[in-house]
Amino acid sequence: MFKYSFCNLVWYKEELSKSMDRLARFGYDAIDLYGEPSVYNYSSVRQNLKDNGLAVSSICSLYSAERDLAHPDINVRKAGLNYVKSIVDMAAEVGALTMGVAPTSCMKTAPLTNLEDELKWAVEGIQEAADYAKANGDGVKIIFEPWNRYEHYWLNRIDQALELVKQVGRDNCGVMGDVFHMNIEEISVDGAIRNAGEQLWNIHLADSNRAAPGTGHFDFAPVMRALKDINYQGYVSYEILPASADPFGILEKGVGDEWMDQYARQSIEHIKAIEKSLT
Ligand code: LER
Ligand code: MN
Repeated sequence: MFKYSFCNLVWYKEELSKSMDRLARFGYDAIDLYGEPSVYNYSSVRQNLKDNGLAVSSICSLYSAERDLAHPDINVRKAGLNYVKSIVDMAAEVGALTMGVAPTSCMKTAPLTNLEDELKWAVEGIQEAADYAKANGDGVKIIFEPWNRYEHYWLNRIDQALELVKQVGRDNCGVMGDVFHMNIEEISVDGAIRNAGEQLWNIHLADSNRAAPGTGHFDFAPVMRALKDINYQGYVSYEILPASADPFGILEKGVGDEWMDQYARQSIEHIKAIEKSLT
């Protein structure tokens, strides 16, 4: 049986107790918290988790342009590293199992200087982050999530994330998938999941339109089959977002009603029905 989680990024503006109450009502096991440490009061997060019987599956870190581990300006790289450390601290406070570390900021679609230097800075920053997480993260594991070509200029596929794990060379680093990105970039989404195997530590699901599974034309059955076949031990998490070239910017404006109860319920129902059909 899979464990289910949901990323609260789409409910950016909502009081956390309301989001958690919704997840508990629809049968979720965990929440994937968006990574903006300044918005959370950790003791009240812990109380809300307890009240709703939820765990924290992951921290969905937010890599804006000023949090770039691969930036040519050392001060921007330092700001990126300070941000990652604040996410490690957050993970320890709320008991998160995994946290995302992006080698460069989101929506950076070209290097600012030569690619080789940027990759080198990214690897160095991630190594420092991984060592900090080992010492301070209460067991939190770091995951690399490939994003599609409009959000990232080189980490676009699972095989590249696996290569990054090798380059970083730390045993607390693994990969995560997001089927919205994978649907755009992978030759085969279920093939990439099988390729990651036991190095796949988290996954985001959304339909082809990035809304709730069942609202678009993505076929989730091969994905769920592949997760079962690799004996996936992580959470099946949903990250759904409105159609926008800027996945974060739009959240400031708030989302329509269907993104709240309706899509939270539809997401888990659609995938649980597929899970049931797997023999
Ligand atoms: C984060 O999990 C993600 O998938 C990126 O697209 C950020 O928008
Ligand atoms: Mn994602």
